[in-house]
Amino acid sequence: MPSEQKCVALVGRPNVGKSRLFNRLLGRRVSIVHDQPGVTRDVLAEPLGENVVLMDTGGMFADLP
Ligand SMILES: Nc1nc2c(ncn2[C@@H]2O[C@H](COP(=O)(O)OP(=O)(O)OP(=O)(O)O)[C@@H](O)[C@H]2O)c(=O)[nH]1
Ligand SMILES: [Mg+2]
Repeated sequence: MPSEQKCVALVGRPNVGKSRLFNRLLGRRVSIVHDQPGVTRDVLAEPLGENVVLMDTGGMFADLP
């Protein structure tokens, strides 16, 4: 990743709409959206424009019940 690029990661509690926002910002369906916590497991990284890499994550506390 070139040094001028920024990384923006979507982090938050499970099932709050991180993946939906990720897809919305990219303008295409990349990440799985589902009404169930813990669906996103691996970090997804996609370029957003020239200088930003957008990341979707499993969020915080994803391994808690
Ligand atoms: N009403 C409403 N529902 C939303 C919104 N964003 C997401 N949802 C719903 O919330 C649920 C979870 O959305 P995801 O995007 O999968 O949530 P997530 O935070 O990525 O979930 P994990 O990957 O499991 O942490 C889905 O059923 C979505 O349709 C929103 O802005 N409004
Ligand atoms: Mg998700």
